[in-house]
Amino acid sequence: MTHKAGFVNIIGNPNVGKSTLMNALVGEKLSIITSKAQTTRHRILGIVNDDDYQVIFSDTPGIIKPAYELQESMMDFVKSAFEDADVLIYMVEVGEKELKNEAFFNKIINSKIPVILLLNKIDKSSQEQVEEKIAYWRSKVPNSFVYVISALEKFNVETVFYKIIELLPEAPPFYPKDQLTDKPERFFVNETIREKILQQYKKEIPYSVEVETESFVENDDIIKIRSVIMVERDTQKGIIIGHKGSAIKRVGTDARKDLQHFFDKKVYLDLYVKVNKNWRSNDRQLRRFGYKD
Ligand code: GDP
Ligand code: K
Ligand code: MG
Repeated sequence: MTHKAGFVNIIGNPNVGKSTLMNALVGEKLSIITSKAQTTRHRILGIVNDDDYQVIFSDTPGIIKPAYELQESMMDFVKSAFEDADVLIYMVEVGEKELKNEAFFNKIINSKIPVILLLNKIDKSSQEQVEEKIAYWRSKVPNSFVYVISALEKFNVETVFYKIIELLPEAPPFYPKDQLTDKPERFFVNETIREKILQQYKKEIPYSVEVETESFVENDDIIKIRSVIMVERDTQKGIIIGHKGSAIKRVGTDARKDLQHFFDKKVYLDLYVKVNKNWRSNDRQLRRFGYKD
């Protein structure tokens, strides 16, 4: 029996549904999802294993024009997604109007690797709108396989999955067959907490936050976790904590629920807040948080 394996990289503008799709394909919530742009900061691998194939998906941050150093690192993750792909998934959504980054778009059109173009969020569009968009994207990216999907409702996701398998090259597995991702447990803790912060706080706050898990101790019946929420300024610290600690308490409660589900175990989560001045523009800090080599 032949074995197929390869890297399938998902790219596209912010908020089109890349992380939702990867989670649907992998069947686990590896990537956090919110309605805000720049929810995904890293490149995250999600691996699907079977006897005769291994698909290594990678979710990436949305394509943006970098305004500060953290965002530059985020775009390096997107660039690297072009380099090792065996199949490229370019995701757009029905309501999307213009191409925000011509350079990336030209790379897709001129790509030598197979491109699957996914038109997402058809659950909230009319038939006419969808048909018009299919025609538009077919002419814009003639070298691609076009599918309409709803990542949220998992419509057509399986069809796309089998197309991916068809396009994969013959190769032995790259990772052990029981591996689901390349990121350690602490990464998922940090991301889950960051998702709750993105959901709860307004404006600049979520973008100024980084989460670091200082301790992760797993026993037979419970996982004890201690994480620090890092902000850039004192005023932000107060906002994160909220009146009598009410805001941070809610973050903790919501994150703990998700983590218990993710690890399938009881979780004790201890959160605190620390000021780490201008970490987003500091090389050493960006390396420490895994945004740079
Ligand atoms: P990303 O920034 O490209 O990773 O997008 P996300 O996966 O974080 O999704 C952005 C927003 O779009 C979230 O609120 C999702 O729930 C929503 N979303 C994703 N896929 C769909 C879809 O198929 N239909 C609808 N209606 N919403 C979706
Ligand atoms: K998002
Ligand atoms: Mg995302």
